[in-house]
Amino acid sequence: MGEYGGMEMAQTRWRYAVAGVLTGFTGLAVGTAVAWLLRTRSTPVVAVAEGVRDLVPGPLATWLVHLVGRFDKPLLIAGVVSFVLLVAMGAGLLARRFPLWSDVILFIVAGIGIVAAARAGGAASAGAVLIGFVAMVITLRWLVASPREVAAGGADSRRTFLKRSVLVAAGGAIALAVGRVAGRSRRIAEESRRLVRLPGGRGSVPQGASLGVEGQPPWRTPNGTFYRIDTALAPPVVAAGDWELRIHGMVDHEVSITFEELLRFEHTGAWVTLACVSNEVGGDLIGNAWWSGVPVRTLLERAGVLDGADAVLQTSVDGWTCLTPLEVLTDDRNAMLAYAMNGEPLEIEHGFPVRTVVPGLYGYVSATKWVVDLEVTRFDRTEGYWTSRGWSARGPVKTQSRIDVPRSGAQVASGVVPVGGVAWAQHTGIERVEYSLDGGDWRGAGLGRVPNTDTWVQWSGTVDVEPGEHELRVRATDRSGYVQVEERSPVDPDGATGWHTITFKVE
Ligand SMILES: Nc1nc2c(c(=O)[nH]1)N[C@H]1C(S)=C(S)[C@@H](COP(=O)(O)O)O[C@H]1N2
Ligand SMILES: [Mo]
Repeated sequence: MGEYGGMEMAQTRWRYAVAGVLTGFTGLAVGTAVAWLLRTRSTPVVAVAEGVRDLVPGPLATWLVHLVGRFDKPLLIAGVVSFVLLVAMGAGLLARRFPLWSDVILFIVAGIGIVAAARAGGAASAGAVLIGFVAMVITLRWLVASPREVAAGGADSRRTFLKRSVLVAAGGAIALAVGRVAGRSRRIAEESRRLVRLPGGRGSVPQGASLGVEGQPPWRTPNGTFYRIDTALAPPVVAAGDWELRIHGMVDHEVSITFEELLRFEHTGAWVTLACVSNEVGGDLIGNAWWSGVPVRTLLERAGVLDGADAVLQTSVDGWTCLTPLEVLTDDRNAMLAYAMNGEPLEIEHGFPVRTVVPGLYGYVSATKWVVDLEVTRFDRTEGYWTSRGWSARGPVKTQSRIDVPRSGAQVASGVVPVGGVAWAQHTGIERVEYSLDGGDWRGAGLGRVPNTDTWVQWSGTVDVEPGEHELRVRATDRSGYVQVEERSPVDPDGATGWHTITFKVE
């Protein structure tokens, strides 16, 4: 009996070790796959390898590099992988009697990875390691659940353990393969984006548009900080050479256009402020950029729109749709199929290679990213993605204004304090902006000069304040004569209303 028990012990200990190694493999595979998918600057293993390389003191590093020559990087990587697998094996063995300690060990390894990844690749890389860590904890728990059944006399535990091990190994391999393939198409699109040469320029910010109030966001929103809203988990990747737009439906004849052909059309460029219907009062789901592309009108003319049509169903390569009034796509406004934002090819997240931009409409009914299909149709025949989920069929932008300076909750010195922000009424135009301190009279703000009615307008003013808590509110009047109402309505179903109101403290 004693003899037999000893053998059984050795056998289960062996399983714990295997469970540990598989756990390490899962963590590495999941972390790497996520990093590839997110196209982070560095995978977790490479990040740690770079960290080690940078931490090794100078002479030793030189010696190391001499020793291993140009193989230092693969060797370092192999070292990091072996280290993780070994430590994970240790964690697996510990799990037999001290399961909590094995989690702690895994967490320490992950911690090293998170620090190195954050340093080498930023938050997304660190996030990839964190997901890898979660995968490790779950995997180890699941695998050791079966040898523990042995101790409890479970009959089929050996089979269970084997089955689970195979599943875990296969799962890790599949994660790696999927991450690799998805990551590669992403790299191809990135490469294609780098090679694209576009007409159109980057647009220069018009004189007087920027009031220069300290702390105010710039009039031109840089691409890197432009808000992003879409339903895509990972942004679709389309190389410029693979892009094709189909125009069909109620047209004289179907048209297909490649990216190269699109560039040969006469191009247009315009300042347009894009806003999301989900932007709360005072929110930041809004941005202003110089867009270049081809007027939608030009392309629709080529197809020949038939009588009776009143809408265009736009479809993205990922299946997202929106229904846009035909009128706004064919009147004299700058509705365009844009291929550049602030003079740069669209970023993949913002719709590379081509997206739609329509001044005056919220994004959910007009601004299709990765657009590949325009079907000329009628409002009484179909609806778009968000409209079928309860949002309004028409989505004209509501006149709004926002206080940016001072920030809500800020502390400022007493005396004359600058105030400022933005107001917008795309394709209608801002006529007047007024602000009121502590419920007092409305006072007219100074306005920035804008090139057209399609962009936001900066406003500024001053208030003279005594120590204590103060409240500031703002309202805009547009060129149709509409004055923003105080009544708050939610963003659902067609955009928020209400005056942006903030409080701030004076010392
Ligand atoms: N393909 C696709 N296009 C889309 C969306 C989407 O989910 N999928 N969201 C729309 C919404 S709701 C908005 S507000 C804008 C946002 O564009 P941005 O991410 O470039 O700022 O894109 C629009 N275009
Ligand atoms: Mo949106």
